[in-house]
Amino acid sequence: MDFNGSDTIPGPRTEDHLPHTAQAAVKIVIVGGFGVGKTTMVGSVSDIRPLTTEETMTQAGIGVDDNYGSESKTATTVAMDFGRISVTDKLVLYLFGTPGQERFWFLWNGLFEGALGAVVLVDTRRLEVSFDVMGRLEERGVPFVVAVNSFPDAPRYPVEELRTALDLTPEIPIMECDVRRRASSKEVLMTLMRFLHSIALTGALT
Ligand SMILES: Nc1nc2c(ncn2[C@@H]2O[C@H](COP(=O)(O)OP(=O)(O)OP(=O)(O)O)[C@@H](O)[C@H]2O)c(=O)[nH]1
Ligand SMILES: [Mg+2]
Repeated sequence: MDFNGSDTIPGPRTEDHLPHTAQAAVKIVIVGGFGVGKTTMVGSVSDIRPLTTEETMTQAGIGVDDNYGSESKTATTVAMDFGRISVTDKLVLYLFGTPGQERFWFLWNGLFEGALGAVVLVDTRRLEVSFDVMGRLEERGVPFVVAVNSFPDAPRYPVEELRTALDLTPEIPIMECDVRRRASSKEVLMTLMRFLHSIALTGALT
């Protein structure tokens, strides 16, 4: 599959219309705990100006809102993020980012509806959140890949150690990424598409 585009998208995004060559559209969800970078990923990779539903975090949220490791964060997603990317001439992905704060997790079921696959974003400072997130995807039968968003002060582990820690089976792709970089976010999505393709082929053979 072929990518075009660069790491940054200068100026206004002009690709608001679907490419006339587009033949298939797939819904993908970007999921993970609070402040792990979901909104940042949808924003960095989207061809269109992303839709966000971020609200300012205020003093009123102290003791209610989680803020571990993201003390400088001032906004949080309260409903969803939405973006779109053409990964090939023919294939378009619709991206839905979930809210990370647990008090909004009830919205996830609706967002998972019709999703072909998911990206689980992980912060190594808070691995425990990932279990709940992956459990919910497993319950809904949504296949996923795991992308570790490498925050500078987060501990680094070899991928295979993380696989063990997260109790991931060997076929589930796991990779490091920097969600602020378009190319890195795109690579995560392409890994997910390759994984979904391999599942479809395996399913066809059994
Ligand atoms: N240093 C660094 N900062 C990052 C990285 N990814 C995201 N950030 C910053 O971390 C903060 C959290 O990012 P968001 O994209 O809002 O996280 P989120 O998962 O959407 O958060 P919620 O919607 O509140 O759950 C933002 O201020 C980002 O700029 C990264 O890879 N490195
Ligand atoms: Mg968000």
